[in-house]
Amino acid sequence: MTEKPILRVLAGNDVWPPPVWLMRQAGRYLPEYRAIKDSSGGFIARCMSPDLATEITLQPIRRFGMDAAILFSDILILPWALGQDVRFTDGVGPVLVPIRNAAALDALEPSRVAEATAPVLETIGRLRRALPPACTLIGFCGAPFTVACYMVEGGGSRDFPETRGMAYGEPALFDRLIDMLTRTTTDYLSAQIWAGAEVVMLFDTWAGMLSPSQFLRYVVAPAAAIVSELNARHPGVPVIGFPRLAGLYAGLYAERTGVDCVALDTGTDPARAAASVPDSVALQGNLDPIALIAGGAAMRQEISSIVGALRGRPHIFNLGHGILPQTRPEHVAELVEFLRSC
Ligand code: 1CP
Repeated sequence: MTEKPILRVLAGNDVWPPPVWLMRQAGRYLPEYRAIKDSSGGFIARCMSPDLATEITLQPIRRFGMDAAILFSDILILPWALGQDVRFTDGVGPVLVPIRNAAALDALEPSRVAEATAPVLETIGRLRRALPPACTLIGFCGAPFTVACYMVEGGGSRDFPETRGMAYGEPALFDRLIDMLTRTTTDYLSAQIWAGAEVVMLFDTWAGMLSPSQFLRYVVAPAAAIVSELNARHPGVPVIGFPRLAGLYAGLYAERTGVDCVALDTGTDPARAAASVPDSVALQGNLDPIALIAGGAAMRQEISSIVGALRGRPHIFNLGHGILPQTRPEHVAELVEFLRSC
């Protein structure tokens, strides 16, 4: 049996204390990331440089000894690789030339993805050689609905009216976009696994915005298709799903998609999720990123309550959403130390 704690949990074992990594553990809250960022061109250039992306991925592993490394990349690398114009501007976030009609959708080129993402696969291979033996390498993609949100809206938004308007008003067009993303996401995750990713994660950040019927159609069905095809191509490689803001549906999501682990967001009660998700499916999460900013007794209290609720189940400790840039690295060290002393 593997000695890697994260893989043991994902195989359905309960490991105590739970292994830990944090969403967005590489990034702006680390001075060593900011030092690279200021001298390395844009965000996409950093993602596409195997030297820089390898180094940035390793930074939190060196500093905190996390149980998993997550590839330094972004969910919007896929639209970029498909040929959509994607830019990252400091202080603004991602800006994309939006896809709002059939002509714009037809102009995307799934056949470009393999070549455009070759440097990412090179980074994955280097990481596998560089990581400590107990550390698991996680690859990832955005889930089709969340990626479609950015592609149609042209950037971040509070409630993505253009995207959700397209799903209601032009369902055939929106279905075509989701189907194309389902296929390209499957192939890109499969390539990440061939390159050395030991686990893959699907980030569906905006899953909780949909009506119940659209949740089944645009979140559950694409994830189920991706998981079943990955399981066929790569038996035994676990998939983590993160249907953010959809805690009510954790059990349904787990059962219908076939993921090996459901990542819980901050607002989901872990005990309730544990009651609705089959015992063989691991749970990941779900400390409030703001509690990590606060640190100290308040943070320790929250950690104790999460690990207490999930004790006896396969559990990977994590946040309920990504680390915020104002987080003090000392608080991350405190989190890891406290958890390992539990
Ligand atoms: O240079 C920079 O600091 C730019 C900030 C940044 C970083 C560090 C962006 C822009 N992306 C990333 C990395 C990233 N993004 C990772 C790598 C792992 C790590 O850093 O440890 C991962 C897994 C993501 C995933 C991601 N990107 C999601 C899904 C998870 C989530 O947080 O909800 C989403 C929605 C994005 C889009 C995105 N990329 C970047 C920003 C600022 C955003 C959010 C835009 C918005 O406001 O909607």
